[in-house]
This record gives sequence, structure tokens and C-alpha cells, in this order.
Amino acid sequence: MRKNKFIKGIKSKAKQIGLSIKNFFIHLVLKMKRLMKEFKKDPKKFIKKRYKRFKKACVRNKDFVAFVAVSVLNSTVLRFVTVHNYFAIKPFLADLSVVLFIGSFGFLIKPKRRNAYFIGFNIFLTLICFINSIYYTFYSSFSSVSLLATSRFVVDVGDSVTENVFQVKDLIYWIGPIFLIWYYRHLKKKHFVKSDASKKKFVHSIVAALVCLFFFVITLTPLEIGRFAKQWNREYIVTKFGLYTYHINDLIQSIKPQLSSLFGYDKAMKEFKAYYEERDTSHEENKYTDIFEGKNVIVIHAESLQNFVIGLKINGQEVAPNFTKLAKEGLYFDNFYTQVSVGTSSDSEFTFNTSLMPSYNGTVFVSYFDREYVSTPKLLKEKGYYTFSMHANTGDFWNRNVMHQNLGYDRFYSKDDYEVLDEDIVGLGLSDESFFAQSVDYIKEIKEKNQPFLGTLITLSNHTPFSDTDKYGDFKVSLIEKDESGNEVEYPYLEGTKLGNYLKSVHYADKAFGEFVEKMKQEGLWENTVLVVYGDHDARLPKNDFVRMYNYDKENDDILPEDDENYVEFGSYQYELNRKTPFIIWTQDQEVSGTIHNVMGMYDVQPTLGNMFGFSNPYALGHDIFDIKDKNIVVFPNSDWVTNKVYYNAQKGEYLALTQEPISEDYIEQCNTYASSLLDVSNDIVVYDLIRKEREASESYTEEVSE
Ligand code: GP9
Ligand code: MN
Repeated sequence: MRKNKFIKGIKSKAKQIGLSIKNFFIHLVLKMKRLMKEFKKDPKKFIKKRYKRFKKACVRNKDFVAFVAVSVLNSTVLRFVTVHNYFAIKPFLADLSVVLFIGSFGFLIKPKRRNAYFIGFNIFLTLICFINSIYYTFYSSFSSVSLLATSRFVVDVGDSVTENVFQVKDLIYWIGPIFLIWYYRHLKKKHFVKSDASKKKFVHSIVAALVCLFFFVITLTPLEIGRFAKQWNREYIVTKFGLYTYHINDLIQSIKPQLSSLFGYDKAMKEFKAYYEERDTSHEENKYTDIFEGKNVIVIHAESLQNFVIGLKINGQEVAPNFTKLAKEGLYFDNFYTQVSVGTSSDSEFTFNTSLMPSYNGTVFVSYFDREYVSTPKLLKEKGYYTFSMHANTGDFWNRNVMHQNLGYDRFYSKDDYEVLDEDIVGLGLSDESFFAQSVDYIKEIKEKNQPFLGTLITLSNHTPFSDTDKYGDFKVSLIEKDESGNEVEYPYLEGTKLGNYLKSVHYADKAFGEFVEKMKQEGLWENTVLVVYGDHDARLPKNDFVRMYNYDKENDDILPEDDENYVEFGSYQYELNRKTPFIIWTQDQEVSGTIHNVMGMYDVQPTLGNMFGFSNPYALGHDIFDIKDKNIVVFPNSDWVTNKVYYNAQKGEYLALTQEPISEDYIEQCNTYASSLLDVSNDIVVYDLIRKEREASESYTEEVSE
């Protein structure tokens, strides 16, 4: 009886709510119709009348107006500071409609509590701007709800955040709520009378929000809508859709994968099958095919090692003599790009091992660690290899404890396996010198018991912010030259810059690496063993430091003027191209050597090594570089791409030609289509666990047939 009453109660409440929503929409539609009619009748009169009313409404609702103005101003300033999106009407309208929409609910609240509502929401919106401001400095992109799971790692590399990222400019957004609080007090003192809670005012401000939205939507192009739906080009979306709309879309897009079993799976599976059916997987044998079959492999994941340091000298002294020597002796790929997203190190490890791209919703190591991947360790295990990885940071950093196991490493040696003495700390943790020395002892043990083996060693010392300069040893980044009378003169050059500190740090990491190569040699561990080295991503160094490095005017301790004949252009494209990292394959007997200039990406590593060691992954997105040669295209997670001919910036829709050859629109179009479907299929594999689903389907089919 009681239960029935309760259910009846709920039903009638739901009916009431349903009715009010229905009435609201009817009211809204009627209002819009009335306005349209009025406008059509006499547009001039209509605008005059509305403007008058608008002015009156603004004066009567100063509290609401202040909330809207401050909130929109904050997001506009953020766009100014980050993407330099000055006075753009589109994102302004989008942000304005979101804020008007939020603000309109204030009119349903009693006047006494309304200020608290406005201030509360303004603080929330300010927090969004503040977080994005910090995030942009660090990642040159905007934050995402799906990245919340990875934010811990940003905190763990905390010294870099506080020292280099958290800046005074990030605080300017808080002026907004402070002003709002002050202004509301001021209004109170002036006995400003707030309007009563009113459904009419609520509807009016919703109409205002819809009008802004309408003018915003009619200006959108199909390309913009398409990118909005995909959401991976975050800078682009903030530039065109404003920050608040971006975040609403981001929230929806981030929840979507969690509901993947309900939405989109069938479509993803269909596209995945079509993609691999259409993809040309034919592979021609080449002079490297199977040359290393059965040999051991040691992979060095060199933290933040950029390619420009190879061969670079300051005062005649090599910055990285050991890596440079290796590049000269071995097979060196000098046009190699990593393809990382916000998962930085972990994204590199992922793409290196699977030839798939990082996900655009979250980080694979953290959010998609339980999916099935066809990885190099697993493929080598099928050939009888023992596989291990080593890294002296805590095992749960980037969720490596779990993910390295999933990738097929038999054993992951982490911080607990190393003796970490205080005097051996450099930067984020155990110094590379100590890490390498202890690792060699482990490798010796492994070699005695388990051959062949694959071992990946992940270094740590050369990590941003490169501020442990007193531990890097003596490497001068000031310029030392002789004057006319033969006296030595020292010019500051890169001393005190982040790039200067980076070079000192690289010099240290290089020394540690040199000692490792030597120790391995002494222990006879290079016999029958191939060494593979890659830089895991760029070091996020300031562009202006490079401008200084290439254009130093020592006489004035300044940068050469741009019209100087020796001035070297270092703009945003040069910066992107300079993010290259080295990739080297080396053996003691120099079985392979030479420099390969064709553009190559991290996703080409697995197929290239696969050709040499005799394994292959049917889902690889990259190619054996000796097969694809100069036809290669490297796609980046933000949908930029690079070929031997062009660097394409997807956010701007512009490109830089890298040769004299004319570039046709068709070529750009084809590469864009290639990049977009590659990113889609990669993301779907990760999010929907398609490799596992495909395997399970084919297994159950085999079972059925054999029954
Ligand atoms: C942490 C190290 C650094 O263990 O690998 O990760 P990163 O900050 O470069 O992604
Ligand atoms: Mn890294």
C-alpha cells in the first residue's frame, strides 16, 4: 500500500517535471516565432526596440551582466595568450552562448542566493582557464577530462611544472572572480535591488543564448564540424569553438569510449576490417631481411634526446660524442620523428612496440592498458626470446608495472631492483651512470640463463627541467674565442638558458651511455647482440633559445637582426622539424652502417626491425623503411604529417614545402585522407579493443568449422 503510494508520488512528480519542460519549450518556440514575425515586419524598428530593452535589462541586471562579461573575458584572454586567437567572433559567440546559458539559471534562484550562484560558476570557469593556461605552456595543447587519469604523472615530474610551467601569467584569470566579489559588495552598498526570481527573465536569457548560438552555427564550415566531432585537434577546436564549448564536447567525447560497448563498436569494427583489407601489406624483401634473426637486442630509450645534438660542437667540443660515434658507425636515421601525444615517454614505448598511434582520448598506458596489442616483445617471445625492460623510476609511473607485462615483457626491473643512493640522484631519480652500471650486472645474469633476449633500458637523467647543472660535469655552453691579441674572451652565448642547460644534461647522459657501451664491451655482451637507440621525444625547449643559438651576436650579446645576411630563420615550422630524435641500429662488427635520410616515424620501427629479425605484425600502421623508402608519410597524433616533400600543419591547414618540387592540392588531400583514416583506425583499435575482438571471432570460427 505504502509502496504504491510512493511509486504514485514519483510518477506524479515526473509528470510535473515533464510538463514543465514541455511547457518551457512550447513557450520558447512561441517566443522565437513572435520575435521572427516582429523582425520580418519592420527590422529597423525591431532592432531599435530590442536595443532599448537590452540596455534597460543590462542596467537592471548588473549582477548577471558582470558574471557574463567576466566569464567571457577570461576565456577570450586565454585564447589570446595561448593560440593568439585575437578578436575572433566565432569562439566569442560560442563562449558567450555557453555563459548566457549557465547564467540564465541564476534567474530561477532567489535573489539572496543568486550572487553565490554567479560567483560559484565564475570560479569554476576561471579554474578551467587557469588549468588550461598551465597545461598549454607544458603541452602546447588543451586539457581534457580523459587526461585526468594521467595528471598524477605531471605532478610527479613536479619540479618541471613548478619551475617552468606555473607562471604569473596563469594567475591573471583569478582577477575575474576577485572583481566579481568586490563588485557584488559594491552593488550591495549602493542598495542595488536585485530582480525577483523570474521564469520570464530565465526564458529571455535562454533566448539570448540561442540567438548567439544560431549566429555561431550558421558560420560553421563542414570541415570545422568534422573536426569538432573528432575532437583530436584541440587547439583548432578552441580556436574555432571557444574554450567552454571545447570542454563540453570534450566531456561528451571522453565519456563515449567508456560506453564503447553500447555506441559505435559495430561501425568501428567495420571500418577496421575495411582498412586492413584495403591496405597494401605486400612487402618486398630487401638486403636487411632476416639479417639479425636469432640475435639478442638491447634497446635504449634515450630520454628527451633530440637529433640536433648529433655532431653538434660548442667550442670545438662535441655535445654528444658517444651517440655521435654510434651514429657514424651504425645505421643512422637522421630524419626520424617520434609520434607522441600527452603520454610522452609512454606513448613512445607504445608506438615503438606496437606500430600503433597514441590514443586521442587519454593515454594508452593509463587508460587502455588492458587491451590486446601485437607487440615486439610478444612476437620475439614466439621465436623463443626472453624479454625484459629496465627503468629506475617507480614501477607504477605511467602504469609501466601493468603495461609492460601486457606488452609482453617477461620481467620489468624498476626502482625497487636498483640501489638508489642519495649521491647518485640526478634530476628525476637514479643517475643514468648508476642505472646503466647496475643494469649491466643484470644483463650479465640474464645472458647466462636466457638467450636470445630482448631488453629495453629506459633512461631518466636527461629529463626536463635540466636544472641539476652542478651534477652534469663540466661542459661549457658559453663561447670561448681568442681576440686579436690572442687572449681568450668568453661570451655568455647559451649560458643560463634552458637550451644551454639541456646541452649540459645531454653531455652527461651521453657520458653515461658511453660508459654503458664500454662496460657491455668489457663483459663481452655485444657479441651476437644488436643495439637499438631512439630518442623518446623532444625536450620542449623554448623556440627563442634556438633562435639565439643559431643567430648569436657575440659583440652585443644579443640576437642578430632579422635582416642580417647571416640570420638563420627559426620559425614554428623549423621548430617542428627540429623536434626530430635520433634512431640508430648498431652492432659491434658494424654489420649495418650508413645514414638514411628518408622521413621515418616511430611507427615504422616495428616493421623495420621485424624485417631484420624475422617477425611481423599484421596490424602495424608503419612500414619497413627499406620497403617504403621515399614514399613514407609520418602522421602525428594531432593530425599534422610530414613526408620527404612537405610538413603539413593540420591546425592551420598550411604546409611548408621541403623541396623545390611543386606541391599539388591533390597530394595534400591524399595525405590528409591517409592521416585521418590511420588515426581513426588506430584510435578504434585501442578504444574498442579490436585486435582482441578479431582474434576471438576468428578463434570461434575455427572452432565451429572443426566441430
Ligand atoms: C618517467 C620518465 C619520464 O619514468 O620515463 O617520462 P616523461 O615525462 O618523459 O613522459
Ligand atoms: Mn620521456
